[in-house]
Amino acid sequence: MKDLVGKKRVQLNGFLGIYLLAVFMIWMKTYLTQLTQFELGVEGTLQQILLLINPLGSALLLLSVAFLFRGKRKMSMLLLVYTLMSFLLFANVVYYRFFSDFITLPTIYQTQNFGDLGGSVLALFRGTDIFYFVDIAFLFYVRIAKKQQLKLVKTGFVMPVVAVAFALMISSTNLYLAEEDRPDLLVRGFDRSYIVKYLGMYNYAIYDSVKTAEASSERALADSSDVTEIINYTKSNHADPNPAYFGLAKDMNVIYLHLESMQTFLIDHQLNGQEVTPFLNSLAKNENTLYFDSFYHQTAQGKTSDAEFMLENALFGLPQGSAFITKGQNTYQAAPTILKDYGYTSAVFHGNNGSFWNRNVIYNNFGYDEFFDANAYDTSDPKNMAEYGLLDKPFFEQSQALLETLPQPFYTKFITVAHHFPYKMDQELTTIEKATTGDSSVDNYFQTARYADEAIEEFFTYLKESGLYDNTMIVMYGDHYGISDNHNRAMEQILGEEVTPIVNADLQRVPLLIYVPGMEGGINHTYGGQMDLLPTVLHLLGVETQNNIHFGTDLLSEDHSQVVPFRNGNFVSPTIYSLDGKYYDRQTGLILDSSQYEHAEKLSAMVEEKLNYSDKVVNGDLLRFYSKDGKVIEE
Ligand code: GP9
Ligand code: MN
Repeated sequence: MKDLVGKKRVQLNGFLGIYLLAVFMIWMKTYLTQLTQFELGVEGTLQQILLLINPLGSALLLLSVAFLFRGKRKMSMLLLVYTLMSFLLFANVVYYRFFSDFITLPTIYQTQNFGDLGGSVLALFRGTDIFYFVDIAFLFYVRIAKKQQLKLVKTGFVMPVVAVAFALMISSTNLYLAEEDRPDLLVRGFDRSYIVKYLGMYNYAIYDSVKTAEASSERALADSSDVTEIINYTKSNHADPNPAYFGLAKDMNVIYLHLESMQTFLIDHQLNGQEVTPFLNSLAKNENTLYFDSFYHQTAQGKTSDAEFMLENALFGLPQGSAFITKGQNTYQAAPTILKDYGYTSAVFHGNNGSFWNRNVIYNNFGYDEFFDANAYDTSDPKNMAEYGLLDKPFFEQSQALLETLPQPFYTKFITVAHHFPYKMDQELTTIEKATTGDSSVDNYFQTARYADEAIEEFFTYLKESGLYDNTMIVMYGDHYGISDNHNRAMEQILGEEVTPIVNADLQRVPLLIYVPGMEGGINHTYGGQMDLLPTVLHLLGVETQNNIHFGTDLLSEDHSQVVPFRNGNFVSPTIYSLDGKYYDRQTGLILDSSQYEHAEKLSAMVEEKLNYSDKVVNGDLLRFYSKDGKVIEE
């Protein structure tokens, strides 16, 4: 009897005890993190329970790998797995603070960008983050303290088997209950937060790896017959150009101004009695400018690159990572390629490294003739530099001479950087006070927006003086939100209203301004998104698009679709908003009553279909089977 008790004590003091302790620690750490650090929209008891149990199965299972090793190695393995899990969790916490999203494998390839991020990443760390590592240090301590004991201990065969069986039982019950609550969870997984909510951080990581592998095998399996189905879809969803606008900018130059992090709420917004963006505000009222005030960004993890990807191709960015990086070598029929046939030269201007977002590779495949990156600019004066390259004022100034080297008509894009998270700016350069919410990203946001506004005004002055203003169409668009929904508390102070789901969705509006010499301007309330820009611009240039594989429609067309899909399957429209599994009446802000439910479901299915078709084109690299004049290329 005595012996038995003694033996048991040795076991629990030994490796098994440490294993169970580690399971318990990582379980609790993960649960508390999931509960407090992410906005998962957990509702009801079942979802609460799932959130609690989902890390347990993973912890038991993943840490049990240690049992496969002998002696000291057991403990080393346990420590290794534990540390990796902790890092995965912590990395997601930091990532989430800015992106309100989870890391996917393809975003890890984007780390080539992170070198340039420096300050932005540092701004995301907090002093309390040390708590994510205390438990790891403790386990290391245990390892050292119990070194002798651990050498001798044998765990036997039974306990590991019991642990694994128990883990599998928990995980499968978890999956079963999750599927009950959210049918097709794994099939329709546009929204990563659902996977984390139902299955937990670690299962999400596994799910994401499988998805990534699937996407990369899709290209190998695709062939020319896949294109036919896509063309049928795009042709039947095509919106014919509006004759009142078609060709209004024919043969004119095109200048895109990519307005970093500019959101629509800034237009006409007053801070302490002052306009934040007086120049953009004046443009919104310009007689030759159309200002779209219900225009949404549709970007996801690719941020800036997603915005560019959409406006050059009218294809959606990918659900995971940035297509600029993972699909840089695909065949595209982007705007520069299309316009080459109409005699256009094309160029991008950007005062940052050319490799950022893999631009130097993908721009070639978009058909750009020139890419003026940081090498083309004088970046020697540190005072002129922002986190991501040359500040907007010197950038536009130095761009003038480069622009003048281009034969006309040209198609160009200028990518600004000064108004970028964390919106820090040398106070000598600012001309408006910070806001005073106490949230530094929000408070700084207005100063860099004002600076960008002034830089645009200076560029317009040049365009007017050089005469380009009279034969150039100028398209200005915000690329994505600058203030993520993690800052909604501070935003409530700024807006003076509660940030409800509807208000939050409307904060995803970005300004779109299209100036065409001689065109009748005005404020346009049409719902649309970045996917719609390319067909709109091509039609204004007098270029037909019915043979193009585009998934957006001309904003000025009578047949334009006002259902604006977001990358996670949510959508907005003039009547219904679909947000995180709920349908809202746009006018009342209330959950939709059952009479309209069927209609909403239909729209939702349409959105899903559109996203899926677009993903097929990008993942399958299907444009290699399609000529730009609309013929299927047989292999
Ligand atoms: C840098 C830039 C920023 O070159 O365009 O990209 P973002 O971080 O906004 O996606
Ligand atoms: Mn950006």
